[in-house]
Amino acid sequence: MKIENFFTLLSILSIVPVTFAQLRVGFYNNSCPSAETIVRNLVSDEFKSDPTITAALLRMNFHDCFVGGCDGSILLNSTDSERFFGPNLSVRGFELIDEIKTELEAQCPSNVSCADIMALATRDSVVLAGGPNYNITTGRRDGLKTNASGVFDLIGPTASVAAFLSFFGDKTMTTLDAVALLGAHTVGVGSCGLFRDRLTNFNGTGLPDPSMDSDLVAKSTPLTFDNAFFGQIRARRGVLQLDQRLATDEATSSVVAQYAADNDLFKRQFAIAMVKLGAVNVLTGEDGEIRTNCWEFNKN
Ligand code: HEM
Ligand SMILES: *[C@@H]1O[C@H](CO)[C@@H](O)[C@H](O)[C@H]1NC(C)=O
Ligand SMILES: *[C@@H]1O[C@H](CO)[C@@H](O)[C@H](O)[C@H]1NC(C)=O
Ligand SMILES: *[C@@H]1O[C@H](CO)[C@@H](O)[C@H](O)[C@H]1NC(C)=O
Ligand SMILES: *[C@@H]1O[C@H](CO)[C@@H](O)[C@H](O)[C@H]1NC(C)=O
Ligand SMILES: *[C@@H]1O[C@H](CO)[C@@H](O)[C@H](O)[C@H]1NC(C)=O
Ligand SMILES: *[C@@H]1O[C@H](CO)[C@@H](O)[C@H](O)[C@H]1NC(C)=O
Ligand SMILES: CC(=O)N[C@H]1CO[C@H](CO)[C@@H](O)[C@@H]1O
Repeated sequence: MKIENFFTLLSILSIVPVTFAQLRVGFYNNSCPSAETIVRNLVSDEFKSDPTITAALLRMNFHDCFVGGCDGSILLNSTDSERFFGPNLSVRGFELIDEIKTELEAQCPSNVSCADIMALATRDSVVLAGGPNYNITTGRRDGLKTNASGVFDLIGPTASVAAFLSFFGDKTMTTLDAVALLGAHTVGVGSCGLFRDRLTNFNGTGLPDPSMDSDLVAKSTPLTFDNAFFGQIRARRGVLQLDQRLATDEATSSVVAQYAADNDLFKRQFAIAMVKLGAVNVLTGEDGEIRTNCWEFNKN
């Protein structure tokens, strides 16, 4: 291309309205410079009294992003909200998001989205639990709808590995990403009632699931974010059937082995996957809104 043509092209591009506003690291550098610090401090205070907040925020983030997109819709508390439907039992942490929002509204009103608060708070809680630090992009806008029926599209804990990889693949996740994300179960699921049938009445047999280690008892939820999950599933101590299958399915077993052997590798890939998770179907630019309260749409 001739240099003149190149500049003509540039000037045409610059007058075309920007319809592809993107997430960026440090979106609030100018509009709310203290935003990330405020989030980090409040998450840190919460973590001191309740270290299970890491598990809560990770799960909340996943459910928000995989139902419609990372638009903060799971935070809405109208009776038709995603929050009250489907596999929602342990989605929690709403009070912390509301508390952070209140502080941010006092400092920089109407500038920091609830969807970004969720992404930042999750990252900070992962760091506090010993997980990877990562620069999470911001600039998400809050959604103008909530779709309760979308919740039922989430695949369940008895899904096959193939269904799991396909479901995550639809959201741009590679096998490396998808398996790393399930590593989040290292800080969760241990206290859940959903696997009780695997212990006592697997598949209606009245017996435990034969693929489960017989010494496994419901333990308290681990609080450290590391690759322990992968060692657990390799030792047949997976709580959810899907988790357990990752260790043996030929599509995932070698990745599981690598993560089990290398905590740093797992943490690096988890960080990459969390940035991808946080970008699923986001609203940016002029789309959506910046909510004043995370639990309700703005009243106009
Ligand atoms: C399709 C894939 C997934 C399935 C089937 C699944 C399933 C489940 C189930 C059944 C529970 C227990 C819920 C309860 O205690 O009531 C759970 C908890 C949890 N999940 Fe997942 N999950 C999936 C993916 C993810 C992802 C991608 C993340 C995060 C990156 C995640 C993070 C968590 C966490 C942290 C908990 C514990 C929550 C708490 O203790 O409050 N899960 N998951
Ligand atoms: C915000 O500041 C950080 C740190 O200096 C920088 O890496 C990032 O690119 C900045 N982002 C924007 C959108 O200005
Ligand atoms: C939604 O949450 C807010 C803040 O906690 C609370 O004041 C309000 O009563 C809740 N609304 C509903 C319908 O539960
Ligand atoms: C979960 O959803 C059910 C309906 O499917 C609802 O009755 C229940 O209140 C919800 N639980 C939470 C914690 O939101
Ligand atoms: C985040 O970005 C900043 C500025 O670009 C950089 O100095 C820092 O090392 C990055 N942090 C991580 C954990 O990647
Ligand atoms: C809500 O979710 C269902 C199930 O995925 C989907 O068929 C429907 O198109 C969604 N509705 C809206 C308004 O996004
Ligand atoms: C569960 O039981 C059904 C019918 O008895 C059987 O066909 C199926 O293979 C069993 N599933 C597993 C995972 O064992
Ligand atoms: C500094 C900055 O960007 N402030 C913005 C905060 O939000 C209000 C309302 O949307 C804008 O008018 C300000 O420009």
